[in-house]
Amino acid sequence: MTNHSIHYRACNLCEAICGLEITYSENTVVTINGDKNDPFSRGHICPKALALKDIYEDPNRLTSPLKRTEAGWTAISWVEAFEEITAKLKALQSLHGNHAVGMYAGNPSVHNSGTYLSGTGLMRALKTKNIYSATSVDQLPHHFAAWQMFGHPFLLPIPDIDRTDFWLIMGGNPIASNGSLMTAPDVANRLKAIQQRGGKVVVIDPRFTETAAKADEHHFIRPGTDVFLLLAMLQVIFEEKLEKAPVFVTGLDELRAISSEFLPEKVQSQTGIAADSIRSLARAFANAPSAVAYGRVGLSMQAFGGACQWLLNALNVVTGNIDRAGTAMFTHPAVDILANIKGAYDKYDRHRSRVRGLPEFMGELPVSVLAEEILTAGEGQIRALITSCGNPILSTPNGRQLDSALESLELMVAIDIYVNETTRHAHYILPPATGLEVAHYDLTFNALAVRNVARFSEPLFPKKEDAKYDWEIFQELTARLSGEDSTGVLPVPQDPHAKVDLGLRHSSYQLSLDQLRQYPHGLDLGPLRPALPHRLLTSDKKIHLAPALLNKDMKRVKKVLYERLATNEFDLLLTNRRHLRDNNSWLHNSKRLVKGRNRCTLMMHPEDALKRAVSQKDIVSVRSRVGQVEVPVEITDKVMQGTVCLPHGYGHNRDAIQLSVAQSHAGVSVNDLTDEMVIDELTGNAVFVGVPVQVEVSLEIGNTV
Ligand SMILES: Nc1nc2c(c(=O)[nH]1)N[C@H]1C(S)=C(S)[C@@H](COP(=O)(O)OP(=O)(O)OC[C@H]3O[C@@H](n4cnc5c(=O)[nH]c(N)nc54)[C@H](O)[C@@H]3O)O[C@H]1N2
Ligand SMILES: Nc1nc2c(c(=O)[nH]1)N[C@H]1C(S)=C(S)[C@@H](COP(=O)(O)OP(=O)(O)OC[C@H]3O[C@@H](n4cnc5c(=O)[nH]c(N)nc54)[C@H](O)[C@@H]3O)O[C@H]1N2
Ligand code: SF4
Ligand SMILES: [Mo]
Repeated sequence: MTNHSIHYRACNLCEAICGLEITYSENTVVTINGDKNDPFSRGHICPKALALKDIYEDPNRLTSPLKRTEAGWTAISWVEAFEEITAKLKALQSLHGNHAVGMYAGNPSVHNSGTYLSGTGLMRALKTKNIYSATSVDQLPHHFAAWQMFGHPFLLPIPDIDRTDFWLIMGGNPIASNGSLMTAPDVANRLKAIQQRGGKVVVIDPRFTETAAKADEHHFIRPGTDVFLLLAMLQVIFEEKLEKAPVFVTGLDELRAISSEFLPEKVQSQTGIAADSIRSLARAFANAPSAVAYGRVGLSMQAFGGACQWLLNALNVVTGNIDRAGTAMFTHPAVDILANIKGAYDKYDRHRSRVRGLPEFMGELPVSVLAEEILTAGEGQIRALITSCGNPILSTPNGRQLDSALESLELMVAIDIYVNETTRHAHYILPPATGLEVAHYDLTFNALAVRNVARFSEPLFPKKEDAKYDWEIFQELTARLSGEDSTGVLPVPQDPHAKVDLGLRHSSYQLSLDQLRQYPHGLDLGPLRPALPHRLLTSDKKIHLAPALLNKDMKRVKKVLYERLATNEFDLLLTNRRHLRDNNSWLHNSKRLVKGRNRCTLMMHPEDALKRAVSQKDIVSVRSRVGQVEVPVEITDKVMQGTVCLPHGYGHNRDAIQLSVAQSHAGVSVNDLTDEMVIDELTGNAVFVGVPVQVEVSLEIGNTV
């Protein structure tokens, strides 16, 4: 019998950070199971955990630096790559100024402590204002509201779902996504436990989601109109004197005045939720012994994303559902990143984007302007771009426009493990060691977890010979760009996990990496604890319920109350979804995850299909202001009438080497339809929900789904 060994680590693919028990033999993964002894995830995993094996074994994963030449992709040495790249970057910057180089950091940057701790060094070394990330196609409104209300963009309240009596979910589908800005592994059982202790779960979503199916109540809402629902709920709560705000707040009267005109009757036709239902919901929420409203991407990817996150926080605070068990709480992570970045990131409008004049926030510009900053000639035009951990062609609005922009660059460098829709435009690809080959401490998601937890994962396998860790790549680029190579001797890259050790030692728990090594199943540091008002970072140590910047946005909100969201030409509103076996735009190279029916379908309500003579499985053409895609239709009453829904992260039909995905499963990119000109004007976040589209039958062929 072969000798098998067992390795314990956290899965870093999504925010749930499930504990894994990996059986392996030499350098082969034999099985991956949930770690039953992980006090937090309790043995739960999802099908994606096995993708860690697939990534490790994937022959398409890049293992050495590539250069794009006329003969195609050519492997080159690390030294050649670093020398050529930094020479070209420096030349471009000295000729055209620092802003001529841009950088985009994608989602896995926060799932990888090496990248997280070294990536910002490179951004600083570039001295450019053209810094972009997936934040502005995701959670920027959360940061904006947190900054305005609690004093720091990273001071995000977490729903204490393990103790709540009432969980209101708006624009999130944790049963499919496994939760976000709420690290809660095994969320299905956590949700069930609410019901078992007599509590209630209510979902507000334009789709009857997998989460809605498990909830006690679901309300369809017209995409992009949650701001009105939240205002109306506040109106009811104030009018019926159901408020119980804590003492450490300001702006209560202002908020009462702001919401006073939004009677449920006034918002029912725009939201699609009956006034009676809004009143009952507001009462039930306010009267529950503990309750928490939680809003995720469906709420932040709206034209009023910032206002929504503000009013959602306000709903929690006004009803006294803040900082006590079962409500919105703040974490006490074992490495308190907030302690180290107090003076950073809470910055706004220090500079603006060159073409459209959008303000910077937290040191970055909205990625919706990236393509125009590359395509518009003039001083300050982006001529070179570094991307890391990202696939903005599929994940940012108007991907086709970005396609042409990236192709026009004088230099593009991608730090990524695949040739994908974005990195195929690069002149150089630098692939880091990843997944099972790296050490990892979850700086981000331990800080966003529904319990205080900590864990350090050692590498399971050594990185391949001549491979580099992400932090080695970042630090070497940084050193060379900062001129540290002028002496001919480059500093040796330093393992950034020493910083994690320092952070652990300095926190109130006084831990260390060595101590964490003794807890291979993870260390439970207890339930969330009250933290207010001392943890607030506002200068008066109060929660600001009606901050000026947010309040200013009310003008825009009022204007839209009676506006038609769809137009005559584009008469349906497009939303997005996630499937359990997808992970944004990647992992589509794992056969076990892509197998089965084609998941990239346009969901459409039967009445809308009838009106357009669309039949089940027809290929339909979906058109928006910016583009058009052809996709099979899935007629279902699980989407609200007047809305259609596509998954996000597909569109592997762009001639990248990438994926072994069968062509029939390549799907189309929802972001070939989304509009880079439509953003949340307050925060700069992209708008992905409520995109006006037109749908018509393209070709009537059966059996395509
Ligand atoms: N329409 C629409 N658009 C959306 C969304 C939506 O719901 N609807 N969702 C948005 C959201 S929430 C997000 S977060 C973004 C995600 O958008 P992005 O962050 O731009 O893209 P991902 O698809 O996450 O791509 C991750 C990339 O990182 C690479 N990678 C994986 N591991 C590593 C590693 O260890 N090191 C390096 N260097 N690279 C690695 C993968 O190969 C892949 O290319 O998309 C956004 N776009
Ligand atoms: N399986 C899987 N898990 C993932 C990911 C993945 O791609 N696949 N991506 C990860 C990432 S990067 C993130 S950020 C998280 C996101 O985690 P979630 O926020 O849970 O993501 P979604 O599943 O997209 O859920 C968004 C919900 O908002 C709804 N919605 C759309 N428009 C509106 C609206 O106007 N109002 C309301 N109230 N709802 C609306 C959609 O119908 C959808 O059900 O998931 C993470 N986990
Ligand atoms: S839920 Fe997320 S963290 Fe857990 S196994 Fe699946 S992908 Fe990994
Ligand atoms: Mo995300």
